[in-house]
Amino acid sequence: MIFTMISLILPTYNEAENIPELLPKIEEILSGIPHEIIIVDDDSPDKTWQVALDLSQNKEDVHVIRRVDKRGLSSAVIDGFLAAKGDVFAVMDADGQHDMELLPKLYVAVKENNGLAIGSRYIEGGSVGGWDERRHFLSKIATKMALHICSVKVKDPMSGFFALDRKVFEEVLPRLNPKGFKILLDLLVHVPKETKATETPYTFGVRQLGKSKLSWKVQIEFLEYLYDVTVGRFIPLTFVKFCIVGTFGVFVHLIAYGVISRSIMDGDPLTIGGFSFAVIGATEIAIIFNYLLNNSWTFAHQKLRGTSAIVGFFKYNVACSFGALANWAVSAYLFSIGWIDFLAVFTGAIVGVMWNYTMNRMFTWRK
Ligand SMILES: Nc1nc2c(ncn2[C@@H]2O[C@H](COP(=O)(O)OP(=O)(O)O)[C@@H](O)[C@H]2O)c(=O)[nH]1
Ligand SMILES: [Mg+2]
Repeated sequence: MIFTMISLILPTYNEAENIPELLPKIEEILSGIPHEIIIVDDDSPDKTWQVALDLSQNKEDVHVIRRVDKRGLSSAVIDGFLAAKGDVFAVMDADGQHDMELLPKLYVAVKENNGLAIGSRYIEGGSVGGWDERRHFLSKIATKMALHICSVKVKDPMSGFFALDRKVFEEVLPRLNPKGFKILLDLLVHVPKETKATETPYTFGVRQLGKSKLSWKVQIEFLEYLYDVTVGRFIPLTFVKFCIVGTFGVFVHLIAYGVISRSIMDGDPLTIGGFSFAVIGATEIAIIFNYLLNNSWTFAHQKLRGTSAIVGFFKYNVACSFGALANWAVSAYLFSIGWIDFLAVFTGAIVGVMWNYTMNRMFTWRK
């Protein structure tokens, strides 16, 4: 009989207190199976990587990856899989919440079905344990939404505790989305429909020590993920965000125009020169506002910092200049033929926004 090796990935962020207790227990449970354990730590401030390195001295089957330039559970798991030598891969939280006694069962299930084996909280015999009402409720809604997009349906697509065949991972790798927390969901979305998935019940335990990293940011990333794999295939999320920022920008533009034009009018009627001056000043204010918001939100995954942020700002201005020109030309024309000034300014701004997305996507935040 050929023994297949299992590679267990433990993603960690600030789990220095949990690892020393966890590791010997896992080794004990996996002692009958050829195995390796790969701890993937994102340069935790509590130095989990150091604790893990110390524990792995003289142990050939424990490896530590310390990532200094990346952050995120899903991408940590993917990097762990990429370094793994086994034919069966598994993932487990490093905080004691997953029932590690289940690991051999998951391993056997994957050897039998050549697909996925999931530790499930939502089938008979499983449970979410001591969660509060709020988290339970959010999890149920998220699970329902998630199921719609999976090509293989299971009861607990959001589980963080599962195993899979190396070949399944390798096949979907190019399509995986490393954003956020939900690596299993992402696998279930992208695997071929005929992939087998078995579920084994377990009760979600209490975290041994430390805090959960499931922040609001992670929950928003989940919604963004749902968008990305559905409508986002046709209308990119960055475009939607850019439009939201652009809409705020139009309001900033209108307010800035109001303030500048009213202060230069000083009770007199507005001349076309005064109008143009106010439109141009308001445009630059809106450009600054939009740049800051786009850089920190729309393109957060490519955020420009330091000198690049300053260079980016100049590029943004250049890219926006044609939009600004179109904005000014349209609004000045409409004003000259007698439109109410605010309506002329508004219409010009909309023309500018459409132009700007295209230019900046191609120019400032080019991949
Ligand atoms: N490498 C890495 N691990 C993470 C990150 N966020 C969470 N983890 C780990 O992923 C596992 C699940 O996170 P946890 O905070 O327990 O989430 P919860 O169980 O849903 O409350 C734990 O082992 C965390 O240490 C991250 O950004 N990078
Ligand atoms: Mg946990």
